Amino acid sequence: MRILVLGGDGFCGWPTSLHLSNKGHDIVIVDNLSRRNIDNELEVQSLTPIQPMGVRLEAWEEVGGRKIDFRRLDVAQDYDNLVALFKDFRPDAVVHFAEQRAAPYSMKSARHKRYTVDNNITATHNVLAAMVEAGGDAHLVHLGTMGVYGYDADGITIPEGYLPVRIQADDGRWVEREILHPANPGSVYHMTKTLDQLLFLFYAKNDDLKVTDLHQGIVWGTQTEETRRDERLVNRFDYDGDYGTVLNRFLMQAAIGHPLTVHGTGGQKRAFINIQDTVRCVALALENPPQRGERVNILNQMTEAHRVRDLAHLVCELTDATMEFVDNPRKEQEENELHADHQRLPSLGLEPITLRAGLLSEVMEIARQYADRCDTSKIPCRSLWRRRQNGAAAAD
Ligand code: NAD
Ligand code: USQ
Repeated sequence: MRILVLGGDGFCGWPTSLHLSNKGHDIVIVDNLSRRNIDNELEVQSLTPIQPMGVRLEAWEEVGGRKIDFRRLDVAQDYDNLVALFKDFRPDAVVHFAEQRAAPYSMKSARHKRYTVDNNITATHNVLAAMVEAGGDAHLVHLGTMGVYGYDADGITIPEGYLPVRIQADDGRWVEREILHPANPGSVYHMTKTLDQLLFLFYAKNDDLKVTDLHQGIVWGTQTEETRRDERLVNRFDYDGDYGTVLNRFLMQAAIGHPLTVHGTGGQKRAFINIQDTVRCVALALENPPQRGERVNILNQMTEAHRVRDLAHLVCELTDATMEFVDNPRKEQEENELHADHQRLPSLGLEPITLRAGLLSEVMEIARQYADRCDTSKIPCRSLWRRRQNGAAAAD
């Protein structure tokens, strides 16, 4: 297949591009390198020394024996060039990772909120509009989030996208429907993913676009089969208070002897998936497109659910780490249950990788290897969800 990978320089996009290239697909990566610029803004770098795109691609050609093309392009702003690329490359599929993905970053200030909404919503809409304008029959695979469902469904199993409902009609009859599960975002970032869902619904209905939305849980791990093959291919490892996600942060904190930063009681239960499974799931989604005219194909891309404090205990058991319960900077439920259906990807062939001591140790080993690159002042989460004491929200 000819596949465009939008956001292919990022944490999920880079290993996915390599995996798909290794499977024999022709890949063009599109990225505006905004994530690298945000590192500059936050004055922090990936724990692992990620190489410039040119070096990455040269290394892959050498090690993987395959060429990947790269276009530096802003999907949210360079619409004309995006359409031209669609017309020129005529992709069979588009994988869309190109969004601002950190909840804490999206809540830092009005500027960060506005950037996240402008970037994510316009990027997604531009992709859809360009697919219609360019014609062709491409399948769009988007990376969404489990966070669209919210975390208040105690005792109810979250379905894969659609909720069956019965509504009483005016004449008293009961009408059965399947509707998108009600959206309940917990941050401006998560809100953009709930808005993306409506854009997909409309374009699938109006223009018969083939769309798959993968509602992904928190990704942990860093390396995949392909990125391990050469140090120049190493994947990004975010550990800072804005972009670092919880399990990778705990593993890295344990590796450098920093207390594990548990927010509040640590009773938040979340969905998880290993990065190796992320790349396999995207490949499975590409191999199993919906038909034209079908509704959006929604799959919950997660392999297990864990409570934050249980993960902290697990990491402490494996190491001599300690944990610290810190004030929760977010506005979220202190304790929640999470039961979510996630059978569709295993039914397509996914054999889930679940938390295993060996894999956790491998992540810690990488963190130890690059510990001297860590700036511990960047570990605390300083982005606050609630207004400050004086009532004013940060402007920048
Ligand atoms: P990332 O920030 O590492 O990668 C995103 C990439 O997209 C970056 O390279 C960035 O430069 C690029 N990008 C952003 N806006 C762009 C634009 N307008 N034009 C061109 N390129 C642009 O994020 P990630 O962790 O790889 O996440 C990828 C996708 O997966 C996101 O949409 C995210 O919401 C979703 N997701 C991630 C996780 C996770 O735990 N990392 C979990 C669930 C879902
Ligand atoms: N948390 C801690 N300590 C930390 C960091 C986080 O206790 O040091 C807690 C948070 O308060 C939260 C939970 O861990 O309750 C998860 O936080 P996270 O930063 O690991 O994940 P989140 O903000 O939800 O976002 C990440 C990705 C996002 C993706 C989402 C999937 O950054 O792109 O969409 O996971 S999901 O959570 O399923 O919505």
